[in-house]
Amino acid sequence: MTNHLHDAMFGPRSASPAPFLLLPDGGTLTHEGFAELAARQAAVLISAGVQKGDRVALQAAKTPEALAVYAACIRVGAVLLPLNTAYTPTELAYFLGDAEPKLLICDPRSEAELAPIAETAGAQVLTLDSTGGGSFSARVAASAPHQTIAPCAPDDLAAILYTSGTTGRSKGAMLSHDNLLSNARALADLWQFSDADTLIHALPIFHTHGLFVAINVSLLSGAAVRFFPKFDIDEIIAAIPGSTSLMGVPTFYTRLLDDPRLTRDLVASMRLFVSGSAPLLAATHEAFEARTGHRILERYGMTETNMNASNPYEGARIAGTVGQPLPGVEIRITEPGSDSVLGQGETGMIEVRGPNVFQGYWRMPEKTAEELREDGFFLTGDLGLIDAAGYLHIVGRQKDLIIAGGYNIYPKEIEVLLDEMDGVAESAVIGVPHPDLGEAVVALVVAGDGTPPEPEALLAALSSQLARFKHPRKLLLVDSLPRNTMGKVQKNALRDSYADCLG
Ligand code: MCA
Ligand code: AMP
Repeated sequence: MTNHLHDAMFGPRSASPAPFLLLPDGGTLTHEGFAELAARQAAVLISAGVQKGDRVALQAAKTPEALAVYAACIRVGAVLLPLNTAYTPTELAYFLGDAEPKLLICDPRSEAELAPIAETAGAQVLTLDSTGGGSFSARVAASAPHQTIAPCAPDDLAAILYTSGTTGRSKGAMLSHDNLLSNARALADLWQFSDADTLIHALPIFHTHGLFVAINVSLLSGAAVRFFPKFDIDEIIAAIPGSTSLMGVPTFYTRLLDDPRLTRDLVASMRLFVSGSAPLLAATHEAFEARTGHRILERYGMTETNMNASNPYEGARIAGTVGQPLPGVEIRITEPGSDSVLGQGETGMIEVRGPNVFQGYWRMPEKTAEELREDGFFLTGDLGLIDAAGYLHIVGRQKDLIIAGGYNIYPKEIEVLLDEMDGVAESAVIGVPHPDLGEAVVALVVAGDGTPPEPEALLAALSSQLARFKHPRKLLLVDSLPRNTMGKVQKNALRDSYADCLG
């Protein structure tokens, strides 16, 4: 039997001396070198008892070694569980407890704090630091490459990515080999990637955008990847000449536009700028075209579905739309709360079906049944319409979600914590417009009886539990929260009232 993802994506270039990762220090990792690293890592996974179907959790800085863990997992048939480096130990305890990985690979600085959490979840701990060192790497260096590739079918799991839920509990989206491969094939083809490309990669590698969209497309097409640990405007500006493509969240583009060095001349070698993960303002699209002559290609995806729709490579890229369904993907609009399909131009729930759609939520069959219909359509929670030209417009969200700088923040997760704090009667967390991040988190708190709580104390209490990007930029005490006749807090009214509260 073959290994569906490995054989199509990692295998074909595993003996190639062509560059894969171009590193900030001027170094290069070839495809062959990457495959050899992954094979050594696979030996370590196996010696740690990782078998087919076992989860491997990874919370580590963005390095070639961290990226190779993805390839190593696929080689041994393990399921990668990539975790945001900003997550706190409290957040990690939930993910590890839920996913029960065999192994946690984490930064050595977190080892002491995470070891007991990992032990409770039944996971061994090895470390990987931001220079590629650590106990994991020491074992890798001492291991011979494990050349056997585990057989894996198209429906076998490749990764579990946690995505927060409207109830506040994160859900593990189970992604199969074919979910990833089919989507990467569609994107590489549509966006015309080839081994003549050099992609600037400044996204994190613990989310779909940076890990699957950018890396899988590059692996399939043989594109070289300029691999940066994070988005740094000076490094990106310096990398643009000689590169051909960039994938980013809208914040990348607003930051580039804020920089006078972004000119037509600077981008002379570039053929494609892709944006996704959050809405790109039409104004940003237009300003970018006016400055560079390039129309940013906006596409739409989700952790559960990979990419669903894209503006075309050839043809009209329409600002404010996310384009047409990818080949092989069906998109329909339904009346929210029912399965009645709406007509062209009517706004409703965006539903998606295709080989890209995930296998369900890890150990949450009821949640899966709520969002994934028996006929294979997934309810995205996004509201939209399809126009006469077949382009999808996202016009809002049914789910209560904030997207800041491309990171998703579910208000419920913060509200649940605030509501439990001393002196708090209730709270509402909203997103308000933010020039850099698109949206920023604001918390509105109604005090209970007795001494009102100090906003600073509430924020400090949140900070020990939640990743930094989820922290409210402002917390305000209010007398009451506006409610509709059903008693539901009217977040739209709050968003309007507090739109300018960050000043
Ligand atoms: C950093 N901070 C943030 C964010 N990023 N706060 C809220 N939201 C954020 N996204 C905090 C930092 O901890 C820091 O806190 C302060 O804000 C300033 O940080 P700064 O240096 O300005 O930020 P940065 O390090 O430059 O990061 C901004 C960023 C980054 C480049 C936009 O957040 C980023 O790379 N975002 C991409 C996320 C992504 O890949 N999303 C794809 C998800 P302090 O006050 O302590 O200094 S996949 C997805 O959505 C679907 C599937 C799809 O369609 O792609
Ligand atoms: P997640 O799966 O958690 O990474 O986030 C997916 C969500 O991001 C989608 O359901 C949308 O709400 C949002 N999203 C992704 N791409 C776009 C886009 N191009 N425009 C607007 N929203 C987007």
